[in-house]
Amino acid sequence: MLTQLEQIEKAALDALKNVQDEASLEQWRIAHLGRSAPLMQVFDQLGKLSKEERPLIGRRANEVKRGLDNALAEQSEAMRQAALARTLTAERLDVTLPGRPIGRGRLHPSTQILRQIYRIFADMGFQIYRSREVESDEYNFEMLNIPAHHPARDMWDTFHTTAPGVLLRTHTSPGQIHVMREYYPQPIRVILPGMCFRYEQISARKETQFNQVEGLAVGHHITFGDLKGTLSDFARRMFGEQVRTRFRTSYFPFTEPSAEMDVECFLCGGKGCGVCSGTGWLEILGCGMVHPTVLRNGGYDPLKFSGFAFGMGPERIAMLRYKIEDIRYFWANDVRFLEQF
Ligand code: FA5
Repeated sequence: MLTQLEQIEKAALDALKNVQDEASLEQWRIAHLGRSAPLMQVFDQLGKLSKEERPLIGRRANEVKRGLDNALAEQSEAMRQAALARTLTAERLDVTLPGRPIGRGRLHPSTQILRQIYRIFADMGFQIYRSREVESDEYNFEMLNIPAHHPARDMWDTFHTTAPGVLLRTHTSPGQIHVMREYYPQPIRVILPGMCFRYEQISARKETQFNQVEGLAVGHHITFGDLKGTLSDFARRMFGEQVRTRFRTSYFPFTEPSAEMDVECFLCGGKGCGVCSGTGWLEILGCGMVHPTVLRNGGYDPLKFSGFAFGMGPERIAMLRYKIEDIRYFWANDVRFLEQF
């Protein structure tokens, strides 16, 4: 039986040399250490042996079992280490490699200009008031002294919705009425930024959607001088001390008198070029003294109150500041354009 044990041990250890993976190692365990393994049969027969033989064979059988258990544990650990080494070589991590750059977002040029405008007017004591983009015909036109069939409606090509009397605001001016009705009878000094929509022929200077910043000041002794002073100061803070501006008389149904403010053309420096249509000037805003009818619609008595209002285009201002020749770049989502700001 001792010889049999030697053979069992030798056969098991020889077989272990051919074991290459976890699955065959498990098969080996079942074959050589499992319930029906030859070694286990030796243990089963111990009871039948004589008193003299039993301790001798029993000790040897236990030695063989311990030896095989150890060989199994060693082989298992060796295979685990080999697998780890394989993974480390295959999935090598070079910690000295420079990292992949993370694309950083940046603010859209319109947002940047809007924030500058907010800062300038905040310094002058103006608050920001947000008004709705979907408006009623009443607020967008009627309350602003533009009744139905008034020829001035042609100045604003309008996107109408399927709901009667509901449209996308063509300018931020309807916000004037909302502010006045909310603030009456207090004096007002607000700016109203936001998106406007017009059904226009798109060109280098005209988009169907664009931002406007409306301004409104209402109080007891507000004059056209205050309007000119405020807007001239704005232009100096926005474009620099040297900037040249001019006011031209104009017409808006909701202001009287009305004007437009031009800034010297950034491209030709005032000589006249394609961008400024040869005039040397670029219009950036419309303005005027709030019409008595509009004051009354807002709840303010025009005999006791006066006010000025203006509406400017931040994209046009951004074009001047950054020398952008075409307004269509703003909403074309071309990152090559956007990355420059
Ligand atoms: C108005 O919209 C008036 N509501 C402005 C106003 C407010 C006048 C208060 C008096 C008192 P206008 O249509 O000119 O006016 O537009 C004002 C500014 O918005 C323009 O000077 C221009 O900078 C910008 N703007 C107008 N239309 C477009 C367009 N299609 N694309 C880009 N910017 C535009």
